[in-house]
Amino acid sequence: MQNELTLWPDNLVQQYRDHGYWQDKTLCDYLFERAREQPENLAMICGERRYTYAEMVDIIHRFSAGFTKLGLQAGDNVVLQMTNVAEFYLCFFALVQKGIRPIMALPAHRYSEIAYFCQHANAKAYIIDGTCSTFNYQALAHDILENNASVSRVIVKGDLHYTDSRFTSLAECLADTDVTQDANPCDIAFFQLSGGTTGAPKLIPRTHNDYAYSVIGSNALCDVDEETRFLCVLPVAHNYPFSSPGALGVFWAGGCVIIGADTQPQTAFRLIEQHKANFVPLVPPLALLWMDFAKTQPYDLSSLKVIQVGGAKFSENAAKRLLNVFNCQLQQVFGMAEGLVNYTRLDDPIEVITQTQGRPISKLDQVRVVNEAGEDVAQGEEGFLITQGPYTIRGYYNAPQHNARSFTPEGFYRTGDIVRQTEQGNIIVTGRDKDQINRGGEKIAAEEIENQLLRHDAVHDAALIAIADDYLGEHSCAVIVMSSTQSIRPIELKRFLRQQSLAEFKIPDQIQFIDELPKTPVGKIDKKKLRTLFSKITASV
Ligand code: AMP
Ligand code: DBH
Repeated sequence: MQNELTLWPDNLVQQYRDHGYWQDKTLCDYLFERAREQPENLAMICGERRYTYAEMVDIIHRFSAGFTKLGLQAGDNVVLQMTNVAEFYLCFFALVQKGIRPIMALPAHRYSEIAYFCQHANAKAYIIDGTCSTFNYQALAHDILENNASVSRVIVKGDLHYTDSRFTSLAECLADTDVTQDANPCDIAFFQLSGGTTGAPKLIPRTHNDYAYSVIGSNALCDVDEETRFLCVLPVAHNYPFSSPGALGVFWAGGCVIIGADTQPQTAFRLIEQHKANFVPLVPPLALLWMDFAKTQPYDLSSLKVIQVGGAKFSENAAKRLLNVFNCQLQQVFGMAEGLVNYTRLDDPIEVITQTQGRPISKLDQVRVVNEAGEDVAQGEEGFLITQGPYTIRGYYNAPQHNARSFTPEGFYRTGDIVRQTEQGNIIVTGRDKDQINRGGEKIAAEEIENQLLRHDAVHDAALIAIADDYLGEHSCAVIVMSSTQSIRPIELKRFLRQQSLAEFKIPDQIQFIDELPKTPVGKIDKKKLRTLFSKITASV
């Protein structure tokens, strides 16, 4: 286990235990306890389907037995890729109960990302939604099985399209019940994914102890309780709607999770009215869309108490407008799948809520704002945010070289965010020092797309940059130096990228051509210059 999980130093572990933050319980324990206390309460609504806590836990135990029957066991890694359906949570807990570790793929991920997860984590199985009408995950799974030796099982929600004996329907996994847990609270419970700056997304190992604390801590400051009716329209597997406080927080507090199949305001507003949803996490572009639609829509949204906005910077103007449009509280959330999560508090003054991204969950979160030399800047000055704490990882999974860059020698995670801190300790995100595009909360590692572009014969050089965008906050622009022998049109390049089977949100929104990429004095591509150059062009079209 040593090389899998870089551990917290003993003195910090002691501190986290002494404060009662690490409770040595599994992620399942919190749910099972709730289910024993209030078995008949409604836990989940998914379309026409409703699950009480007792029903939910019963299915989890049966899936646990079924997965074991298929040969999966503690320590195995499994890619879990579901759309927004109840089965996502049911499979998650069933796997975790047996110490099998889900890798939380997003529905947008395609062959390129899924194959990487399988190889990097030696995944034994791949669980998918075979009923999705917008993408054929069974065909993707078939390709994965053909090309990835470690994967010997595909588990499908819905009817099987393949007669291949390695395909099993999830319904068949409803075996006899198994209530025993094979999970140790100090071990990796599952893997979150990072947007990253290089190559494919990095695997983030989250232990029961650290993750549970982030959820329990979030619940306390988000006022989550059994009255909470949480609408999840963001991808269910994403760290933010999963844990900040997310569906996990709601399940553990005995509330109800309403699963929204899409992000359209029409669909979401109908669900809010119908189920009296009172808590909803959003990313900035969705918040803008909902605000526009709210002016003319016919639904009763009076049940809403809290709208969270996070994943990317929410402007002060938009924050003020949101408070005018919706008669409820706004909570800004600045978090990362690697750990640290900041919230504005529900009773903060309005300026804090509209102008800052909040402060950490825990008093044991160490947040430092440092300069290039790693020294703390003066209070209120801008600098690089680095952090360590009771729920921030000490290293990515099996990535020693990457870890050497992403963590300081003392073990602080270099977030790559440029921030300043107010006197009260609230964080204001002012920029970014990582080669990433934050497309309305969806992160794109520039290098990954540049490498893909360079595979095309007509591309001599390529740089992916972020361009300011009124709606998304940022969109991506690929700046291309064409080869001297071959030319290509933007549409052909996009088609080429799509053929590489990448998640759609990674396909550049804009493609521009240039004779030569400008360089900084040390010879790196000068992306700042490119941004200035192409922002002007974008503004003038
Ligand atoms: P990841 O590491 O892929 O989970 O992405 C986390 C990153 O998203 C953070 O390091 C920030 O760059 C960005 N982020 C998340 N929430 C916010 C927010 N409220 N404001 C600005 N940036 C955010
Ligand atoms: O962007 C994120 O990754 C994020 C945002 C808000 C996150 O992981 C979180 C809260 O937990």
